[in-house]
Amino acid sequence: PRDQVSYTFHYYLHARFNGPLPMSAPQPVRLEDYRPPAYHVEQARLRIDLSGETARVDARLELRRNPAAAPEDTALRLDAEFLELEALHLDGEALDPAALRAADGALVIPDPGARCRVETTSRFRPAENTALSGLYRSGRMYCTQCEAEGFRRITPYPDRPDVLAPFTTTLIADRTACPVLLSNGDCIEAGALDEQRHYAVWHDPYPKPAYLFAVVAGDLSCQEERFTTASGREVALRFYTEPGNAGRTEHALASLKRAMRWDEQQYGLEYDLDTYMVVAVGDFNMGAMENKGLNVFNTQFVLASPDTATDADYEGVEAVIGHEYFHNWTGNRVTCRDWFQLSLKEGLTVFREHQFAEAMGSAAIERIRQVRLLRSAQFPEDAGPMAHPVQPKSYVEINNFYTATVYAKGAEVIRMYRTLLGDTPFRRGVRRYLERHDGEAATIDDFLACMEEASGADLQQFSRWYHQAGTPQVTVRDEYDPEREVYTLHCRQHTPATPEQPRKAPMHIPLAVGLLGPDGAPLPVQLAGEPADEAAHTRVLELREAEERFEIAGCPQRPTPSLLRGFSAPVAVEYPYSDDDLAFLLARDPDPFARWEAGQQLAVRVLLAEAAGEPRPGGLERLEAAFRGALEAPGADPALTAEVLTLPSETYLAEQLEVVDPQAIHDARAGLRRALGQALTAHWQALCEQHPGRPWRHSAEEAAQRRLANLALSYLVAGSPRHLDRALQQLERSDNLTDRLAALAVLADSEAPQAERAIEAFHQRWRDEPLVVDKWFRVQATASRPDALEQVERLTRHPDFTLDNPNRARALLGAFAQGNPACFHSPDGRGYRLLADHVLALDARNPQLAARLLGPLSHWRRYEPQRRTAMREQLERILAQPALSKDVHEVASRSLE
Ligand code: 0A1
Ligand code: ZN
Repeated sequence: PRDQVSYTFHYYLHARFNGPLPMSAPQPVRLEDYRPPAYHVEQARLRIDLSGETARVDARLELRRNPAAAPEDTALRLDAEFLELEALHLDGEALDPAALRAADGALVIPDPGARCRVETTSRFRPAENTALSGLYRSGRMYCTQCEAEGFRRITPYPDRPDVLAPFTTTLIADRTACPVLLSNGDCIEAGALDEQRHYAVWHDPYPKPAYLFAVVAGDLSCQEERFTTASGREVALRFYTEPGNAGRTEHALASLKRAMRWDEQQYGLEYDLDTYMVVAVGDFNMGAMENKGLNVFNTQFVLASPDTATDADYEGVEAVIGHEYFHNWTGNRVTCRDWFQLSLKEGLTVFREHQFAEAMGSAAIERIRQVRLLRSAQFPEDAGPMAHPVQPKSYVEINNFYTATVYAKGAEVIRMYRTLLGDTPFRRGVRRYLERHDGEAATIDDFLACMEEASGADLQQFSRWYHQAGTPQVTVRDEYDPEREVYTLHCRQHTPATPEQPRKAPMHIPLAVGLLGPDGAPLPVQLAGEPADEAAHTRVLELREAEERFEIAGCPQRPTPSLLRGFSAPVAVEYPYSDDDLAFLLARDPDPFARWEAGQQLAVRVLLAEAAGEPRPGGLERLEAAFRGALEAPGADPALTAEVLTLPSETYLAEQLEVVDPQAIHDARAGLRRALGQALTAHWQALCEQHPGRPWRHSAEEAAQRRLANLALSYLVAGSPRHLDRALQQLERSDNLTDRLAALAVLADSEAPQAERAIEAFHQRWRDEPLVVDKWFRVQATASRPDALEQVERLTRHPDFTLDNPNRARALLGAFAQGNPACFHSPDGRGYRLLADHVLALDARNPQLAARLLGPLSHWRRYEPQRRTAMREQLERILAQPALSKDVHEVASRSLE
């Protein structure tokens, strides 16, 4: 531990830890205003003392002027928020911090010279940090979350991702309360300070931006394993949890090893430190965080046991473990120049995560799930008031831009590079990018340049994917010339207007196309004028113009087109398929994604017609026949069958309409489920009876069986409540949470007294398992019963409900607002008021979470007049509150613009 600095000055930046800064209207940050930092940090030394109620941080920064900075930029800016600053020294001389304070709380030292040393001492109270940004308490441990701008709540610092420094951190805490002290890199020294306190010194040799900094302190159990990298380096993998969760990290550890191996094999990337640590925390705003060498995970994405995690959770753990690990290269070794480049790391890392999931399980199933998510979360965002490009041009609060667009659409953009350039040039481009920019903060343009160099392609038009918001609509028409045996596809593309972008230029769209002959045989797709040996069964057409046509030669008969195979671009395609065409594609298309898609489209038609009050003649019969076909198909993959038999979500259906009546959509979907439940009773029963064949085990095959059996159970009960007993039995007898929760969900839909008793008993049984209690809330929040809104109102008063835990708040309020459209959109506006009340209550404590929960209200313009007005009123009510956070203010005001 280092020398103490003298406390000459007492200076309070802000009295309160959380909540809004005392500022005028929040100013947007703009990409065009980017300027290189005036100073680089050559060394950052921190001493963090957590032994009292008040944390004390002494920082010593060695700084050097940035030769690339503009000559007039001579001021050193140290961001600071909610810190009580006790002392500030420049090259050993005390300065008056009050005189150097900018309006936003930062310290600005006008011209500290070419090289300087800045020392600060600051204090704050972790237990009062309910925003969960910076250093906070979760349960009995301390942890940090610094992305995007949380580090400034720990110590004054140039808190921007293009300032990279090696960190040396001394952590001090009570020996009994916090026997484990962790930070980034390697522990180089540790010991006792006195009777009560001990310390540990950590050094991270890799220069990193402050957002990747982390410390953790607490009484934690550790599970350790070893991994040998391809080049023979030994890495210790250490997973830390609070003692009650020890023994639940096995699956995560195994997933991590798979991810490490996969990244070596796929991209030639190895881990680069001697230890890789993961800490599970119960209070976390997001899924997990890729801090260098010390990931911090929401317990939801790291703990897994058969009693506390479903099959979907096991998959979620593997995906998020992979995601954070892959960040070690795409995000940490090469980071982002500024937050407008967020998708540089997130889009690329989500794509790598997707590739990993495709390699570990079934690629087709994984792809279907990715697309479901994109359509239910990103497409609506792209069509609403918060629509923004993958590379936004301005933001008020960066935390509001960790969005489905930056993450999921960003990942689709990366996938399109691969589709257009080919796998080998694509990987070469990624390697080139990582080699060229290793240890640097890069931009999306840097990445694109590497892709161009590695492939020789011109990607100028392609770069519009980063700059234009909105989901492109591709309209396809065809014609067939029997004489020339030429089949022609006419493609038109149009990207709708989005906020601040009324007009769009044509995009470069890879459209993967296949053709089926009348007998279902796949036909080679040979473009007219090209040699026959270039023909393939799936061909990527490159759309570049607003309108263009593609002639396909050698078609002896009119084929049926299979469009957007594998979802080759994040677009919506329209083609005038007949219902027969869709049924044919569902049965015969060799591309599993396209088969699933055909089934979904068929269901969408039937459901939308029903919701509009104009049922499609013969629609139900056709869907029933299609489902029967899927259920009876010999040798079918049960996982794909389950996907095919899952009806499109109410959210996705709403997306297809200009004006939405959520109740009508819900009734149509519930009615169809009932009808299919009855029409195919024998099939559903047979599936239920085969299940469970054997004791629970985590495997993709068995998870698919469970999924199918549980889908069958839900159809059976939808068909007739007399099957409820089956659900009750399953709830009592099953040996795993997947089956129990599926039964519970079926019961939660019912108003029968025995169902309600079962729900209560479930709570009694699992009340001490927070992640299971979250699911208990979620199941009731999304229940398909007319009084679900009253249930949710009641549950907000349940002793286990709290706004202080983000998982719990999301489980009840997030799930309700996003996953129960019929009840959330109760025409009297009570659902909206319930949400708005809680958003306001939460805003003072955790603005990030409050802004996220507010999201569903932003789509008010899409709804029929009564609901539209009621939604707008709540947004206006929120906006009228004094002292709103930037986070909530930005979402509410943009929604109303
Ligand atoms: N970078 C993390 C996500 C993350 C972002 C912000 C956070 O706090 C505001 C926390 C985590 C990831 O992509 O996993
Ligand atoms: Zn990420």
